[in-house]
Amino acid sequence: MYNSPRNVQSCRFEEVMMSRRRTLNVCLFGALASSLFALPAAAQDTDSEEDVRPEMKEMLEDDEGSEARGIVVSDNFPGEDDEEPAGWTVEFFGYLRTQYTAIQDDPNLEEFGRNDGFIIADARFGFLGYLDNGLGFELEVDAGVPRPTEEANTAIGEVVTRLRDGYVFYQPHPLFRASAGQFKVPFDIEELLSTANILFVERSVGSRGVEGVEGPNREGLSVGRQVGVRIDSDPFFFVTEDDGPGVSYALAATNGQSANRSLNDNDQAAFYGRVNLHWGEIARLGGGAYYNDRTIGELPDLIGETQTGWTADLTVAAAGFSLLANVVQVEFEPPEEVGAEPARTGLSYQAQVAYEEPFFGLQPAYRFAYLDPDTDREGAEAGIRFESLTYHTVGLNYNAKTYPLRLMLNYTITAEEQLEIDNDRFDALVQVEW
Ligand SMILES: [Ca+2]
Ligand SMILES: [Ca+2]
Ligand SMILES: [Ca+2]
Repeated sequence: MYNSPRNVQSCRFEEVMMSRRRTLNVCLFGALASSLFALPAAAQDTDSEEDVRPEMKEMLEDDEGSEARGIVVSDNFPGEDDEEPAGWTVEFFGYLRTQYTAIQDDPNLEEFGRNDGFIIADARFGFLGYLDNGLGFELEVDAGVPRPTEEANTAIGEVVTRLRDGYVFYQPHPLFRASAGQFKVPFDIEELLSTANILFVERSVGSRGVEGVEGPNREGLSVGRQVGVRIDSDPFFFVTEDDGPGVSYALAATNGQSANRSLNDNDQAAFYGRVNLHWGEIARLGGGAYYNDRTIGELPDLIGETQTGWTADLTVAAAGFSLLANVVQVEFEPPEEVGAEPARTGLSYQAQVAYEEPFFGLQPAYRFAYLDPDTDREGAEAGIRFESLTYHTVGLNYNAKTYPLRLMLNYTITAEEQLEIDNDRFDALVQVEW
């Protein structure tokens, strides 16, 4: 599996608290290396080499073989006076993903597949900051977010900058981290994976749904970022420090609506929970559930809807092989007094497999993904709005061995239960991460 220092639910506490010095000097090596190699003039101007204290130089030399990326700015070395409180250690990280997408032109439906071309998929950068006492923050921004268009007959919107993660945390112990702000809610595994680490150009149809130019619009069943509070943990391993059986958990109470909204949609909080069973870094069996009383629409036509979801998943990564399988089910229930729209059950599942060969970093991959917006309505009764979709994606990735570079090629065959349309797609993507 493609390795990144910013993996989902990584041993961040360990990174932050237990191996502080290692993390720090590794990252400092990155910072020093980039200033020496990329900006030699600037490096000379700031005399950065001379500024490095002897103990730091030692550590830099120790860690030359490390895989760490990112740049760390640190004020964390104790001063001459040991009473002086330690300052912030701040990691700067991010990634840039540029995509090319071509979608088949359906001969009958002219609104789909006529926008083939280049997309700034993600222009992400962020900061992770922490103090010795467990207090920290994560701030992450994406400058490649399409703003939904308000014009009815065009799918082309402006690309804008939006906050992604923005939360304060306090982690006094590996088994307890409390966070407040905007974060990914602990629910489905595919959404919790960093975009820089997913095996395909786009997340699965069950997670992301179908967007405007790709086919009739469908909502996916994943839950993204929301604003609220969260308690979670690093994996706790029962036998050894980082191998064998382990467990981790996460609980959250949020506003229950998508990120970057100024207020709650109502007076109610939404509740999320997730538990993972781990086997070292090799396998993770997880499950989660949520409850959310939503209020949708605009005054005076507000509509209530109760959403109840559950998910289960398995991820395995060993000897170049990786596997991800998950299922998500969500009940959408209108209040009893509103009889217009019946309750429905949305279901999605998928299986992804990939193998990265050890010589060049080539990684063929395959994904089967299924989305049914309403499991109770089949065939003609489902209509176009609630028909099920089955997508097959084949991919070939190149994960460069010595650079944080990925190239990805995908072809997706799209099968619709009711309205068969020609909208198979080809995606190519280049990604750098730092
Ligand atoms: Ca096209
Ligand atoms: Ca709410
Ligand atoms: Ca199709």
